[in-house]
Amino acid sequence: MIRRAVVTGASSGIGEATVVALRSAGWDVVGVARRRDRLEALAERTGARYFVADLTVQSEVDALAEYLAETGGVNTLVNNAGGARGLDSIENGGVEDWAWMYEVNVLAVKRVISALLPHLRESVGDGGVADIVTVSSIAGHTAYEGGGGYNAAKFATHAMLEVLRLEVSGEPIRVLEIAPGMVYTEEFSLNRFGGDKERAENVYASVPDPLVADDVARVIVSMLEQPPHVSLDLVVIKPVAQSAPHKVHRGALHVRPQDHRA
Ligand code: NJP
Repeated sequence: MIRRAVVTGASSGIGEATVVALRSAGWDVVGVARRRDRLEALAERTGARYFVADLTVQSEVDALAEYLAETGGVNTLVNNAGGARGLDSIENGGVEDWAWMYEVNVLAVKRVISALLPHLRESVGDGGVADIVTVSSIAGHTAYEGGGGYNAAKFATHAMLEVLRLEVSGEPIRVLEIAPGMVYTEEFSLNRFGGDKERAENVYASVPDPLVADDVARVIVSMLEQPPHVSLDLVVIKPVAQSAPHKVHRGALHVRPQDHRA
């Protein structure tokens, strides 16, 4: 059975780290994103292949599927491309930001799943499984003020995966979701706040050890490398300092004296 994964959003953050981790574990990997220069550098560094595509464009997703079929097939899809825009209230949030978040976190994931499922099925040998692992968010499970558009999109991602798992029931296909909390990546918050570096840095200010991309990547590899009959349907991964999207401890962690405990 082949061990070839396609990782979307491979040009930065969690996607890039996942390509590195999978390559280190001996997988063949195809990284996908829009920025060719970053994919090229990653390919050079890791020996991964890459494919440039905007996943919100159907013809580019179709071209990706064709490329994968022609170059050895694929048995693992890591849907990681996605992101947030804005932290505005529902009343004031921009509809364009909401539309972008729905496009990239929901419709692009649906497009890629539709295009690749036939190829994933083809790759399954006797006793094997094909995998679809999707990076959602704790924002897809818990609402928070200002999260409206991102919550709506990631809740939709989660709902889609729940439906998919029912629809492939009986097939050797695992539908896996990893829902991260705060991950200190280079671009996520910068994009969320329209390039405002100070606001982006404030998200992580004084948070003791926020997750980094490698933490999520390591867990993704572990989900994929479980024995074929084990399906880690939903893995939630947060820094210890984050109890919920909206409850983050800042400053050092310490054991609370008895008279200050809840
Ligand atoms: O994000 P970032 P992270 N077509 O911005 C690509 C979720 N998450 O690694 O196209 C194709 O570094 C873009 O590449 P490019 C989050 O929602 C994160 O932090 O070249 N690709 C880039 O490689 C997301 O689903 C946190 O610009 C497109 C990648 O997507 C995933 O984790 C917390 C594309 C985004 O990389 C990765 O996040 C959480 C398109 N149209 C969930 N549009 C967190 N970081 O705190 C974008 O709960 N990309």
